[in-house]
Amino acid sequence: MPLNLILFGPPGSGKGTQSQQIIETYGLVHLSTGDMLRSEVAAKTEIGQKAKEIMDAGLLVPDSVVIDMIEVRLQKHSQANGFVFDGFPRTVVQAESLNELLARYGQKIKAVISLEVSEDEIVKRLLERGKASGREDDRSEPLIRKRINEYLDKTSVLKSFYLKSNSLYEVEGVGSKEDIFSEIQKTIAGLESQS
Ligand code: B4P
Repeated sequence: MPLNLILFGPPGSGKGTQSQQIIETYGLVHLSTGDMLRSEVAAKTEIGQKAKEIMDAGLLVPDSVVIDMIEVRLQKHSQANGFVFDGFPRTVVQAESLNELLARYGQKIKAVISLEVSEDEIVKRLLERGKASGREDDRSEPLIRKRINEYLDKTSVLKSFYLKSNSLYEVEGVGSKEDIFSEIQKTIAGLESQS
């Protein structure tokens, strides 16, 4: 069964950072809806033009947009060893759709790895990233706090969603990137020994 993982956590919790390590180590396909949306914005597509305004306001783009983007990639990589979903799902509708999409291929989510980081640490990290990245959404503290509120309002509920299927694993997200990755590796090793 493919190793399908969700990297879960608030903005700036290290999802993108840790995803990179995971895909390199385990040979998985990285699906980051944030990266996909930023590519659409850069290419000035119709989706990108609509998404830019929403992203710059610190809000979530409509479910249908991100679900369609994921569906296309799942089809394209149907033979993959597994996926790392990064920043997706962010709502219950997205989570239910992901289960349905994977079921079409006889697959499911193996684990949801939740990176635990405090709000103050997130704000510090994202303001730091904003200095170099040019990302509009990382430039102002009120905007970062708005993204955190979106997370608390619409995304954090997914923890109980995945607890119900016993697939949620919490990992301390503060510390060196290497130490955090090593905790994630232990979690994955535990999954492999179960199957
Ligand atoms: P994302 O691209 O997912 O943005 P993010 O949550 O801010 O990034 P990420 O969490 O990956 O950053 P990381 O922690 O790795 O989304 C951007 C926007 O797109 C959203 O606000 C929304 O509008 C839209 N969107 C995306 N997906 C969507 C969906 N499914 N539905 C609706 N809308 C969607 O990195 C943060 C910083 O911390 C980096 O600078 C990194 O170097 C640093 N860092 C990482 N680990 C660290 C550590 N251990 N110690 C210190 N610093 C660390």
